[in-house]
Amino acid sequence: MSKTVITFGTFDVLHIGHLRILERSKALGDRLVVGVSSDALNQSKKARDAVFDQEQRMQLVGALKVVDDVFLEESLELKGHYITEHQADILVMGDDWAGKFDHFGELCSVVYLPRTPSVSTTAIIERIAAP
Ligand code: C2G
Repeated sequence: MSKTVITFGTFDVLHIGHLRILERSKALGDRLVVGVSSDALNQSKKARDAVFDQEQRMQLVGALKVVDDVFLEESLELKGHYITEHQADILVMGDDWAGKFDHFGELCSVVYLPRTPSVSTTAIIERIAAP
């Protein structure tokens, strides 16, 4: 019985922290589907616009060997719908979200994985921007 894992993110300026959580997510099942935040959703939840637009972010995530399918995440409130639509057995998120999605425990297993320390899109942008 194949097991589907689902996870969500902006995945802007794709970096090793993103890759590591996607690899660890895939290792929990047989199929990994990833909801990539739309530009509109990103604007509503983050202080700054994504550097790469939603099409590029979906293409970059979709090209990774461990990712079997990508879709656009239009709203944080639609997580239950996405979990059902993709028949996910496991929801994985970084532990910066710990506890926030426990209520989806009725639909699927919920797993929070440790974030990769000392790497973030914001830090990368600041490093590039610094003179
Ligand atoms: N992540 C990580 N280590 C880092 C940075 C990010 O493990 N150093 C993980 C986050 O915990 C998240 C995923 O990579 O699970 C994507 O991170 P972001 O692109 O920052 O996504 P986020 O803002 O958490 O949006 O529906 C939820 C949102 O779409 C998630």
